[in-house]
Amino acid sequence: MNLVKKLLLLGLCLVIAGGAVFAAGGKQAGGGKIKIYFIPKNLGNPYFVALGSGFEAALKELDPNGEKYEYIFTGPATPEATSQIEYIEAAVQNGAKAIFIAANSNDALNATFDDARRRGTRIYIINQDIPGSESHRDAAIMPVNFDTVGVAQLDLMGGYINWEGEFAILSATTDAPDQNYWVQSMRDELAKGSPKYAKMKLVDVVYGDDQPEKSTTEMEALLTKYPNLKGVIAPTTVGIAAAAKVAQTRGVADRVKVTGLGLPSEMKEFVVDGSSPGFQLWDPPAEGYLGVYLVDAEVNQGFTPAPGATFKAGKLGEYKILPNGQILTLQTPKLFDKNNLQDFVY
Ligand code: RAM
Repeated sequence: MNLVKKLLLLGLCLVIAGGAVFAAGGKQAGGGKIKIYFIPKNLGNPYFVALGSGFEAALKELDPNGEKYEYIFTGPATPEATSQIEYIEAAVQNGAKAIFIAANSNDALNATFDDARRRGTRIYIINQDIPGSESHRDAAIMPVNFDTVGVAQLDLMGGYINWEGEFAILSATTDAPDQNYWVQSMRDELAKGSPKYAKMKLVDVVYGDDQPEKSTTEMEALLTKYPNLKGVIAPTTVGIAAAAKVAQTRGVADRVKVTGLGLPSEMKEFVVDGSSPGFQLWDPPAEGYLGVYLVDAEVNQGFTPAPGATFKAGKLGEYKILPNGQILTLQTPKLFDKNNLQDFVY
């Protein structure tokens, strides 16, 4: 084979390996822009608005005039296990190059994901993974290493209640992959029998469904049911804001410490007035930012999201896809409290 033929063949292989077919300049063959979808757990959750702002920031850098990419933020009103299916199907129908999705279930979307990938759409789980169903997605963008979250949350609670007393967990939905991973990690950690947690007792796990009203009702019920309750860990931004509000209006913040994972912009008021002593989070916009650069690497450099592969994500630097298909935005959660109010920017 002469050199020209070899080069032609190589070019063809790259195009096929990339899934959908692209014309020069990154536009999809047949005209139109490259479509990037972000499907959050549900609309109306400010956490996912923060995450979405990262997609927009990266697109501003890579495609300032909006000529090449189209970003679509769409999703269900409520975070039930199957409520995202119709949005995935519509995106694929509309020629999505990549769908970033904070899946509401570990496995209920597998068949839909398989179908999308067969039709050339990349499926990237974002903000979490789908444990046990990893073969149904292309990669997962994680906010942090999830194995550090359970212990980090327990230690935070321990510090606030002097490592002693009853506490409860206010979670989101019963199917949420991220929530369930962290709740289980906390249970496992407590079950190990470490002396550190010997006097701390997890009395209940309740579910506010990432809805402010239900989260408020669940928090109220915890206070009534457990008069000796010392603290509540809400590893959900919706749950912790609702719980802190209850602590504020009931005036119980001195004896019941509300912590968990919060959105700094929502929690500022509660940290300033002492309704919550502090909480943890990571950098949600960084996840979206990284996602856009991942797609751009694929479009411009024939990047394939396989374990071991690396790509450059603009000002955030280089990232590697880990052996389990995950990309870690950061390693561990960060503490937000009255000492770093200047960091409460998203
Ligand atoms: C909630 C969601 C999300 C979680 C954050 C911390 O808004 O449940 O999945 O990661 O909080």
